[in-house]
Amino acid sequence: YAQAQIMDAEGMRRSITRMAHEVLERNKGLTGVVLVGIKTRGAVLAARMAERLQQIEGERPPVFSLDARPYRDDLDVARVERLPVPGLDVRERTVVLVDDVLFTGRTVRAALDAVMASGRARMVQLAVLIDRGHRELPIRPDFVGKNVPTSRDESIAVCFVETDAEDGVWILRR
Ligand code: 3GP
Ligand code: 5GP
Ligand code: MG
Repeated sequence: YAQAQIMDAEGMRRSITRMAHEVLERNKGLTGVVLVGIKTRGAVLAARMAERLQQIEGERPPVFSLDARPYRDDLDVARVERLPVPGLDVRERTVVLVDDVLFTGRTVRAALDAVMASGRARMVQLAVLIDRGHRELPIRPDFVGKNVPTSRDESIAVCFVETDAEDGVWILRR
């Protein structure tokens, strides 16, 4: 693989800070806002955003994480159990779905199914650190860290200290 770094730790921090401000601006604060991170690294990103929101606003939104895989359209779904997210009640809430990379949109579609299974949210918004294009569904993010046009044979490596050795984003080329 050839690789090039497109974000360092400081760049990630700034993007997360800006997205936190945008969430506050869009929703006029945090009343009723719940962050739902898509496992694995979307959940890490959601926790980072909550931490930043706490610093900015003095209030920490509830954070949940969900596994969207049981709801995907490309698995033998009958074989995978679809369990509700423990403790998540989205009724009258604004759900901000959070993922590290947005690609085809199929994971987000699956995550929407999982959210719907927790009730009728007032609104659902989408935050992603990297939008790499190639959507296969009519899904678009509300909050974007960085748009990174990729070819199909490139991929994006998103690393967080919590899950990887360091913070950073790289583009990998076969
Ligand atoms: P994440 O931990 O960075 O969020 O399961 C390991 C990783 O594979 C997870 O990434 C998950 O999002 C990702 N993954 C799951 N389904 C797909 C897929 O269809 N394509 C790609 N490229 N990655 C996927
Ligand atoms: P989707 O194609 O459904 O939008 O993306 C599927 C899942 O894989 C999402 O969780 C997304 O974050 C992840 N993903 C897709 N492409 C990439 C990529 O190039 N790099 C990383 N790190 N994750 C990706
Ligand atoms: Mg992901």
